[in-house]
This record gives sequence, C-alpha cells and structure tokens, in this order.
Amino acid sequence: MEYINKESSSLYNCWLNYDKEVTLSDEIKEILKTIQLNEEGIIINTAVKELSRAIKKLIGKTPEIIKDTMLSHIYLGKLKDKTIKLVPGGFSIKKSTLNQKNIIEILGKDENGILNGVFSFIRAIYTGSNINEINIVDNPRNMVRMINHWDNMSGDIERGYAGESIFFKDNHIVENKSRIRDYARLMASVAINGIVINNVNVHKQETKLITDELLPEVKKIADIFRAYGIKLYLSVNFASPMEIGGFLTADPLDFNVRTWWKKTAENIYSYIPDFGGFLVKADSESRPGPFTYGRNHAEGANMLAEALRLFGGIVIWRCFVYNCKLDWRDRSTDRAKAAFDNFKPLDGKFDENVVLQVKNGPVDFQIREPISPLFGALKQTNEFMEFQIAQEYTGQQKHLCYLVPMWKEALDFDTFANGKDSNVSKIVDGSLFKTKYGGVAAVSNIGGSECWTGHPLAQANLYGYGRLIWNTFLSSDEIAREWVKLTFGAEKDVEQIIVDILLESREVYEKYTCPLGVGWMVNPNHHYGPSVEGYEYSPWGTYNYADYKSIGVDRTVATGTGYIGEYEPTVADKFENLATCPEELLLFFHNVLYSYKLKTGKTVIQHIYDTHFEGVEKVDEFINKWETLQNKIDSKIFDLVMEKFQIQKKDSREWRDVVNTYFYRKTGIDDLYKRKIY
Ligand code: GCV
Repeated sequence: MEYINKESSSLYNCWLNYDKEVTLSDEIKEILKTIQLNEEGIIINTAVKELSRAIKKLIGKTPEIIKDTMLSHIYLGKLKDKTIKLVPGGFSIKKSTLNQKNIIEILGKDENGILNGVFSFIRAIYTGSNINEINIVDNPRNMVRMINHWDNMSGDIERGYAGESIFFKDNHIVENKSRIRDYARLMASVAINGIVINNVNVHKQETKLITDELLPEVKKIADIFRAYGIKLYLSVNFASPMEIGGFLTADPLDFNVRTWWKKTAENIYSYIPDFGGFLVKADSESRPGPFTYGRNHAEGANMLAEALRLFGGIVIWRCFVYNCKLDWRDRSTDRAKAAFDNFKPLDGKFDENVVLQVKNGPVDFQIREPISPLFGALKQTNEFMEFQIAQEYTGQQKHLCYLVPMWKEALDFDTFANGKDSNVSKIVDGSLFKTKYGGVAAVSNIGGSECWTGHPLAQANLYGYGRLIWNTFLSSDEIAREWVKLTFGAEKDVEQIIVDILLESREVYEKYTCPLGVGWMVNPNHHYGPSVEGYEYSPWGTYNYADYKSIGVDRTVATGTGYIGEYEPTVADKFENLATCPEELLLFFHNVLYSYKLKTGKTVIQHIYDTHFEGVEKVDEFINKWETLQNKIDSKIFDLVMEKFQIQKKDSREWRDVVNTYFYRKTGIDDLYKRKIY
C-alpha cells in the first residue's frame, strides 16, 4: 500500500477535506467553541471527535466539551421530543436559543443518528448552507446501507481498479489498520452501516476468516467499524463444513452440518457481538451450493439463517445465479431469465432473517440494462438491491462514468407490482410488501491508491452511492454538486464545470461503447476495451446476434426468449411492443434490421456510427473543459484526472473505430456523412 501523508493530501481526504475557506457569522463561530454532552457511548465519542476535528479547522481552536453550560454551544445527544419522528440512524439539527444564548442541537434517534447528524452538520457548513437558519429532520430511506468488497486475502481485488486491498495482504489481515479506520470514517460520513470485507468468491484462505485462526484479527476490524456505527459482515463459502470442518458433505439438511454452522456462528459472535451476518454466492460461476445435494436455494439459505438467528444476524443470499455454459444457438435460452427462474418459485420460502440480494439488471452491471424482473416478482421475501460502484464494465476507473443517474433510474423504476407507483425503491426499502429488512448493497470501488478510487472523479460514485441510498429523492445533480463543493470548494465556475462533466459522463461512455442497450461488447474476462463478439460464454457466436441484416437479442414473448414475460403485464406490454419499447433498451429486447428507423429519424446503423463519433468528440470536450480548471483546483487532482482523461481519449477512439468498422464490414452500409471508418 502507498505511504500517504494524510493531512496534506486532498486526494486522500476526499470529501472530508476541511482545508477550505468557509464564511461563518460571529454568532456561529461562538456556538462552535463549546460542545455540551451528557451521554457516553462508543459512537458518540466518535461523533464528538469528528465534530471537534472539523471545528478546529473552521475556527482554529478545538471546542471545549462540557456537561453543562450557560454559554452558546452545540448540544449533542439523543432526541427526547416525541413529536419529531426519527427512525434508527435518523437525526434532527436545529438552531435555537436557550437562556438567551444561541445553541445548535444535533439530536439522534440513537448513537448512529448522532454521528450521522454530526456529519450532516459538517456537510451543511462546507456546502455553504445557511447555518443561522439550520433546521433539519432527516431519516434514512433504507435501513441497511452496505458496501461489498470483492477483496481477496492475497491482497488482490476482484474487479478492483484502484490498487490493492486495504484489508488484506499476502494472505493475512493487514497489521497496520490506520487506513481501515480512515475508510470507516469516510463511509460513516455518508451513513454506510454495513461492510462485507471479503470477496463473494471465497477462496481457501478466506474460508478461514470464520475460524479461530483469523477471527482475532477480523475482530480488530469490527472494533474499528463499530466506533463508526458500521457492522462487519463476511462472505462465506457454502462448502465450509468440508473445507474447514472436516466433513464429507455440506448438505444443508444434514443435522451435523447444521450443528457445525450453529457452533461456527456462536464462535463468531463470541469475538464480534454485533456481527452483521453472511453474504453468500452459491451455485453460480462454479461456487459450491445446495444444488450439489439436490436442495434448493431456500434450503441452503435457511440453514445459515437458523445458525445466525439467535444472535440477530442475517443471511444475504445473492441471486446472481445462472448457468454460464448455456448454448446460445438455442434461442430460447437466455441468461437474463436465470435469476427469476431460480428464485421466483421460492418466494415466501425463505426464513425471516434471509435477504435476497439482486443485481440491478438481469445480466451483469452493463452500462444500460432494464431493471431485474425479480424486483416486483418477489412479494414475500426480503430483497436488497445490488449495485456496482466498481466500474467493471463502465471504464474501470480509467474512464469517467458518474453512475448515480443509472442507480436513480433503477430505484425510480415503476414495476407495477402492486399497481401504479410500485417503484423499486419502495420494494428495496421494504415498504411496498412490508418486508422486515430493506436495504441496498454495492460493490466497492476502493483500494490502496492515494485517492482510494484510482480516478479522483470516481470518488463521486462512492459518495453519491451513500447519499442516494440514504435519500433516494436527491437528484443526481444535487448529489454531484454537494460532492464537488465538499471536494473542491465553493467556487461557482469550478462547480459548474465539474458538475456538467459528471452529469454527461454516463451517456458519453454509452455513446462510444454499447448502443441501444445491447451490452457485452467488451473483451472477454477482463472486460476492458472493445470486442463486439467478446462475450466469454458464447463460443458459438455473438451474444448480440449481430449478422449482416439485423442486431439485438429478441427477448419478446411472441418470437423470442420470453424474458419480457417475467415483468408485470403493464411493463411487459411496453417492452414487448416496438413502438413503446424505450429506445435506449431497444437492442436488449428486440432484434431489428439495421435499417430500422428510430424516433430521431435515424436508422439503427446510422445511430451506431453517429453515437460513436459523438462520444469521442465529447471526451475531447471534457478535456477542454478540464483544462480551464488548471490553477483553480488542487494540482495533484488536476493532473491525475488529466492523466485519466488522456487514457479515455485514446481508448474511446479505439472503441469508436473497432465498433464502427465491425458494423460497416458486417453490413456494407455506408455512413451517411462518409466519415472515415477504419
Ligand atoms: C465476484 C461478474 C464478475 C465476477 C463477479 C461476479 C459476481 O461475473 O465478472 O468477477 O464475481 O460478477 O457478481 O459474483
């Protein structure tokens, strides 16, 4: 891991960079000098530390912490007023007067709420809110707000694009845990309250994380997290009873196997009393699972749930289950159908402390996918959304791709599962079907790089994820603006330029990569760079069925794989019908002639040519805009972003040329404008 001089590095401090000019009234400065505190607690102590740290930067002086005062002050504590409705993690912040002195009260529903309130207060100051009139009541939309790490104990990160793991190195847990503390702090500042530290693909070494050999070190990480209100979770290997328990079976209905899991859970809780639970990838991409024993996913998950129930833990069972050996020549097979086919029949069969975690799209984190039909189809099962902050298919943190608009689209989608206004966000927060657990998880994009995310602007995704899942009503623009102000300061033209670039970036990436929702035109395995026929599991021909006449996957009920039939009828009708199918997803759902006319009046082939040229031009525009920021922002951030933009410039041209050439040669259709296609 890199040595980092934390105090002086804006790259490292991210949005918690307090070295910025802020104008505060004398009244507020007076309030900031004193913190009144009458309660004790691990997280409250963190809240006080964090508030004091920010105040020291703001007024050049550490505040005095006292139990009772007649002076102006900030009051930190739990809310007692029953008229304000707070849920766990929620808080209120209000300026008022007491004994003719000005005070600001930061009140939490619980300790987490106090910490969330403190970070929100700091954010309000640094984003230029009027603190003289501060009056906030804020509750989280989702109770569980998680990050999933795909970190291996070797130190590598599966789909990691920002350096090595901050948790593991050379098959050990890192000794110096200061970076883990800084990470917990960053995550707590956007109200993340659960972190899975290891990869869902659990290898031999990580299987041992639940044993006495490694639990003492795991406990140390959990202790760090706890002080920031974060629970630690582990990914587990379904075959653990065999790998580390000495059994010849991992059959979930075997009494001895069940007992082994119970004892294992009990042992974990003896180290980590607030352990969150297990994340499981089973029977997918060669991971072990209940299928080996003729059991289904509910039987597998319920066995683990039984082991954790007594201690309040949950099992998060992933629905990313598909047969990667499907033969694409058989046009009724469709990977997109797999999660639904596996899990819909089991709705209602999972124990109360099992949550199914479903990727936002039915395939795999492409730049454009429809929502997974499991959102809406499962009506009696706890369900978490799974997003990917890591940019596996979206430029791998070399290309800029602000993902908040994509996540918002997914959460806002109306499934019609319970009539109109059955938005996905109501399903994952548990309110639509009154399920016990609601939440969102996302695959982390951080590693040991100085700026955590490799590309400094990819920090906006990490920040934005936390903010969006706390409050799904925030717009992508608001979130981007907050992040820019917190990271770069309050200069208006700087803010506007960076916000504009961020907001356009997803569509720009989409333009020079995969048109109209077709997806998967990346190089196999590592998933970077163009390869129109590159789908690794399709040795029999292209995933997108492009031939000389037509392109796209026919997923209609009438003539295709039938996938569309997995949605509620209102949604299915819209997708099935060419006239109403959203055009950005046209080729995900339909196979059409290259001469098919889009609403713009362009043919599909011309759309492909045009968007690929436009995408590249837009990257050049980004670079020109970024150049205007020289000497206006931190020079290290400026340089590093410019370095990444140069890569994006070069690689977007490769995308344009490979894709356009492929289709030109395949179809023989000229570009209307006779541009050079290589
Ligand atoms: C962790 C995709 C990725 C894999 C990942 C898998 C998953 O297939 O390419 O690296 O494995 O998704 O989500 O389990």
